[in-house]
Amino acid sequence: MVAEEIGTTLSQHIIRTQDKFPQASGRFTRVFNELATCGKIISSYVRRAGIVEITGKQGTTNIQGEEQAKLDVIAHNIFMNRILKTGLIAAVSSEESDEIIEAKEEFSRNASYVISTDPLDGSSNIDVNVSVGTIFSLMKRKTPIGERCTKEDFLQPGTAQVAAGYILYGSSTIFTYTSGHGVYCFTLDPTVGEYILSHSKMKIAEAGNIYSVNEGNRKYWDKGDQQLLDYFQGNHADNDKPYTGRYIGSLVADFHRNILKSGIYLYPRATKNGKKDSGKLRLLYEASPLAFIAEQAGGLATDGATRILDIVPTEIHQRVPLYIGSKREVELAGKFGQE
Ligand code: AHM
Ligand code: MG
Repeated sequence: MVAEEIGTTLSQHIIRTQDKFPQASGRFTRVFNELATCGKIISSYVRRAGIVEITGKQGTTNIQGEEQAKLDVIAHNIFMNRILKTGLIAAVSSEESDEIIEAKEEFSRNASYVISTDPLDGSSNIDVNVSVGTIFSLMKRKTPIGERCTKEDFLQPGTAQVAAGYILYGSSTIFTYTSGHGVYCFTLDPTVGEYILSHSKMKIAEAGNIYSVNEGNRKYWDKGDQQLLDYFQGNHADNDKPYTGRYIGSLVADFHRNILKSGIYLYPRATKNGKKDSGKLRLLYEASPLAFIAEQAGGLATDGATRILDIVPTEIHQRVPLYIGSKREVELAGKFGQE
């Protein structure tokens, strides 16, 4: 980071770079401020998990007979309450809702964008004090402004994203985003309540030595994925030792680590009871936004054969196999996949 960037806040950064957001001249500042605030509120819940009752299953009641809300539901509600009132976002598609959720008429008159989000990814990790994250993806709507939004507004390939990002609730809370002009990461300084620029123009190394995957699923994978794992665990001409295995089981946390330390995260498709699935992760609000960030950081993301950003979705909750991270390892996964 150059000296003049030190101490830059997220809001300052957005204001300074807003002319780079296509066709939105200034209005993104409001959306990003709301996203940032959502992150602060969710972060405050996460930090108090165990004290406040957010770790139970939704539908269960506490000792006073009050219904407990799981944090992913709380995060979803926080997101909806803030984002749908910005006047710029016409509708949101969330992992926590089967259908898209539209802004009220008073907030959608001039709303030309939609957001797909996983408000709290990896939420099962909350119960055991492990990092979780929020993921978001911003696109221009396809239907005319003023009309009702439809699924079609969301069913656009990742290349149509205007901005994407994640908030990671880890040892610190960080906000990482791209608007197609590099990747910027801000760390929430709790003493001042602001996100401060901590990584400018993030880059992932072209080749890495970390693989990140749930190896317990190995027996369900295609042969190529099994061979890829064998490769990672064998010796290599370039460093004469196996790759390092690291799996948090929280996509945002695994992805963030791999950007900083390089390597690949993969969630292959599986065959169970003779039926091949399409992987676990969702295209619109997990794979696609992180693929946008990975590519902006110099990395790559595919479903094993096709670039994630080129996939045209057919369903808002569509799943895809995901291979994401350093170019060399993601390309390698593609080669093994063809065998
Ligand atoms: P979720 O959206 O239900 O939280 O599932 C997504 C999470 C990812 O964060 C993580 O990488 C993956 O599921 C872990 O899955 P598994 O437990 O099968 O390894
Ligand atoms: Mg998720």
